[in-house]
Amino acid sequence: MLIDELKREVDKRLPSKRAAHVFRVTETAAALADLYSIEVEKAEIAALCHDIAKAMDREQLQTILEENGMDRRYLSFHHELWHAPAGAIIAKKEFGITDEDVLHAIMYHTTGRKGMSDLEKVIYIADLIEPGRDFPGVEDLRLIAQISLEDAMKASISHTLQYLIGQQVAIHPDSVECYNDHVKR
Ligand code: DGI
Ligand code: FE
Ligand code: FE
Repeated sequence: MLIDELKREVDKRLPSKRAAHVFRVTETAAALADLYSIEVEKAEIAALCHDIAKAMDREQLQTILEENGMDRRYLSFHHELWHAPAGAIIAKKEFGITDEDVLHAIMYHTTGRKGMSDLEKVIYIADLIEPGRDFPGVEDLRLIAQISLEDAMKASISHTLQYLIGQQVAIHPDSVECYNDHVKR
């Protein structure tokens, strides 16, 4: 599917505020991809799809995950996490995206994981630092992202884990493994 067709799907499937976030993530991801010599078109496709399932309700998300044999562990965590694997399923089945790296970037954009590719890191970071985000520390993350993809990913996953602990919510094993992977390097 072409970039323009994906943009129309975003407008069709998401409320305007969420679509605007997706378009800002796409711009941010394209700039980071360019900076770190990653294929810009792949970054744009992954970014356009990353939140494509965000407007679906819990029942719809659960059905998609169950029907596609997704890791059942997801369903024991907060439903906020479900849109990421559901988005990867929609990208593959409805948009015909076959590139595994792009599908992984969508699938792991919320938790991260151990052994992320550069494209996966770009999407994770772009989601967190797009210009619409405003939280204490975001300016530092934006600066680090201009210097080192590795350091930006380490700082980003550390930020997310601290936030989640502050909220006293359960942390998905992929998030923990992502953190450990990045602080060990
Ligand atoms: O979809 P977005 O709002 O653009 O951002 P996102 O998909 O990165 O994150 C959605 C939410 O998921 C965000 O509030 C942080 C939360 N989250 C990320 N990792 C975990 C998590 N929530 C829980 N409970 N556990 C996690 O490991
Ligand atoms: Fe998301
Ligand atoms: Fe997002």
